[in-house]
Amino acid sequence: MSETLSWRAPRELARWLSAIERGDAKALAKVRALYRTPSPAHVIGITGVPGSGKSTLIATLARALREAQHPVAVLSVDPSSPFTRGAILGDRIRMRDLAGDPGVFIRSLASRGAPGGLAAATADMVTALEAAGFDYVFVETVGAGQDDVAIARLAETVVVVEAPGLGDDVQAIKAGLIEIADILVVNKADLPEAQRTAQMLAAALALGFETVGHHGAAAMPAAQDVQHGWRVPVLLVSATKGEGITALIEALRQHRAWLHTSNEGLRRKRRQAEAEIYARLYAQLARYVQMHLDQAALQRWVEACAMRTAHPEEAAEALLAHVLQAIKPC
Ligand SMILES: Nc1nc2c(ncn2[C@@H]2O[C@H](COP(=O)(O)OP(=O)(O)OP(=O)(O)O)[C@@H](O)[C@H]2O)c(=O)[nH]1
Ligand SMILES: [Mg+2]
Repeated sequence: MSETLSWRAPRELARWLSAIERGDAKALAKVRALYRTPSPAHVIGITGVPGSGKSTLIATLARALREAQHPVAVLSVDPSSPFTRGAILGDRIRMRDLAGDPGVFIRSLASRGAPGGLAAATADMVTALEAAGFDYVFVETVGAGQDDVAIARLAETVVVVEAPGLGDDVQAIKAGLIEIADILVVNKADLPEAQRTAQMLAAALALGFETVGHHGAAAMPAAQDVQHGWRVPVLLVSATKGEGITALIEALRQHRAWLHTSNEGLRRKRRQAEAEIYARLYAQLARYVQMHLDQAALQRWVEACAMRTAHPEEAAEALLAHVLQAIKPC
């Protein structure tokens, strides 16, 4: 593999990403080196309930950003995404605009089976895409729990996509997604109920769901928010018709500018770094446990706990003591 990563060489880039995904030592060493050189890419998390139009929205955004000459990368952490099936849109005709353009790079990865969903590999792949010179890196996850929390660990700006007519009135509230949103998009604005959905979301934000852009921070009253922080905008967009896209791109730009001019940008980076370190620490510990677990002892403990002659906590303590003993010399 060539040493340089560039969006202009998509095949080479794809090979690097595969190497990162399978944990190849050379690729991981490269990522560590690349991480130390900050890149100007804007990393944007796009999340929302299934079917809200995340993939369609990203494709439309990508098209608009390409028109302005920006190279765009998309990481889709969603096994059911249309990206996975090789189509950017349900509408394959639109897709042809993007196909064959190295300035739009699309990659899917299955989160299924990865502990914690959006795994370390995703973060490392984002680092590689940043280094490859993309101006925008979009990460799509389905708003269903774990992955969204992880996306807040990764993205500079989190966009939560909501849409009318998906069964519930405002599902983002129910799913707790609002708390991680920097920008709320009500997609499918071409549908009649969109206005009402937007009003309900705006009302929910005004009632105190609004945050100061802190991922997972306690809710703040809206008035305070206007003074000290970022006011989460609710934007009506139609991804299929391309309406509201310019305003969304402007909101992305403004959010980034706010991060840079306020202390929040740095605070967020610290929170993200700490969360990332913890995630990797736990993953390393889990690997040690798997590697050094005394299987015979485990079976004995299983029997004992099943017969209730021992408590599972005792078993865990004893097994861990053995694992720690085994890794001590390293
Ligand atoms: N009317 C209308 N339909 C849209 C719009 N955007 C997306 N859709 C449709 O909504 C459906 C879901 O779109 P996707 O882009 O696959 O949604 P998603 O959020 O990526 O879905 P998952 O990845 O499965 O969670 C598709 O049938 C789209 O054509 C829009 O602006 N208006
Ligand atoms: Mg999708």
